[in-house]
Amino acid sequence: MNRKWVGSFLIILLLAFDVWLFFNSPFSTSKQTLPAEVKKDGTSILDIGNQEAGSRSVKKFSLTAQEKEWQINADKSVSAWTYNGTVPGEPLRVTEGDFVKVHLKNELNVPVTIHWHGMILPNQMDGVPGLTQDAVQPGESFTYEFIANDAGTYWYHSHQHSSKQVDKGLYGAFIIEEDAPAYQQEQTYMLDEWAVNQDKQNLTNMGGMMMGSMSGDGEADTKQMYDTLTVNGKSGEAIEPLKMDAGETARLRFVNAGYQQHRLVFPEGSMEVIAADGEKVASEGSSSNMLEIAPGERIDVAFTKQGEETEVIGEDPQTQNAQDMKIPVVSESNGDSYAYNQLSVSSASSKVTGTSSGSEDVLFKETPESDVSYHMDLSMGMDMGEGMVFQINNKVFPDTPLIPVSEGDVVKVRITNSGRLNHPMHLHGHRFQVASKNGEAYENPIVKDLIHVKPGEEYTIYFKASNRGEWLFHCHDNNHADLGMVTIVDYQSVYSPFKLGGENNNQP
Ligand SMILES: [Cu+2]
Repeated sequence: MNRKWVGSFLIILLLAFDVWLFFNSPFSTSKQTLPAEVKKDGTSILDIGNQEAGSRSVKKFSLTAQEKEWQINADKSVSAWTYNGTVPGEPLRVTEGDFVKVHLKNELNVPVTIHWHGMILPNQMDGVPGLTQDAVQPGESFTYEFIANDAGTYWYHSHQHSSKQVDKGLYGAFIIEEDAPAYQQEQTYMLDEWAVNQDKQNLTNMGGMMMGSMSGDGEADTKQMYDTLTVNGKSGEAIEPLKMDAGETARLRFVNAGYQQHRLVFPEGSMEVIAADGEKVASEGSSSNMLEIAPGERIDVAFTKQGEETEVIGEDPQTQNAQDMKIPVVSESNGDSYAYNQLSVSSASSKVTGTSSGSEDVLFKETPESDVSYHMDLSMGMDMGEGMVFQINNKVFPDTPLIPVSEGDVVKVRITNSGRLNHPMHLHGHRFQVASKNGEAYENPIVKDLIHVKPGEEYTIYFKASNRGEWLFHCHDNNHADLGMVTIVDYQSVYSPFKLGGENNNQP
């Protein structure tokens, strides 16, 4: 056989495999029960941790989940699922210490919930269907109530069938302001990607899974499906310019609501990271000009406009569709003028990521003794019924081994990635301290709730089991979570009265 024949044969084999993958739906109803360990005696999570307003000031919001034709720019629109009719949903701003009440009304024809990403709150307010509540059915409502502790950048999103619902726009920013904000000006930017061209979606969905996992950059296997990048639901020329005077400094809060990592390039010397995942980082006067932000991650920067001319913060030009994601920075003194297509993103000289700077307040001054130690190995596998799956310790949720804890335990989790894709691992209801990477201890540890674990990497994290409940620990590439990469931090003294699947169709 000549080489051309071998090549054609391989391509046919690959396509056949993709077609097989495509028709073997990842959603299997045979596994919709929680592992036996969670169905134990003890206290129901509904009987612990309620918070009350007391003398706190109460901030009330109403969010309605509804379908909306969303205009991404002059040429592109999508049929989106929204909170209050916009993508992102209405930004919620409160002050540290406020008591927050959010009334969720569901006007979609599918069940939804709201998860308060990064918030330390009572378990029953965590918004995970089948674990902390029943999914909110079409036409029904649910009220979330909690204290807004710890100023910082958070976000909210549906946790029901998240791979689809967050993808369709059910997310928004949740900002807890300090009593006296340090910056006069601030902006929030939620980054996302969309499959606007549905034909392309269907075509590339089949090849994407294989191509993504074989391209070797660890990037999301579903990347090929998406053709449009957005900033606050808008793409390209439709992105709102940032107005600042020369020399002025603003706090910019970036939230990655999508499943791809983003690399934003800033003008040289203009940016310093000030917080990651809601935690202040120790000031280092960083001179990096590229910010790498993982799916689900939040990074806040102090950005100073260098001069009067229009500047740009934009996706690394090497990224596919980077031209969609440019934030013009204009000055009134310069007439606020710019031509979007001529905004040129500089090249990256050095990069800063969520784990680059140490936290101002650490959870543990020194590496603690652990009461519970768990090795979490992330891998990819094939399941004859489900196609490609994403595993924790070679198992797929809900068969993944749980992390059993008792209140007060110090929990150590060593995370390794033996697969070929990036996995941004997110823990609910707690913050953890990242103590070491690839066996080397951080001089200045960082406190986070999401750690981006790339192929071959190893991180050791510690957290204190100080918030009783049943808490998810999962990959925030929600497609991976959907295909199995989920486990539970399971407090032994409590149980969840809810069920996966069932009449409420709970799909965490
Ligand atoms: Cu993943």
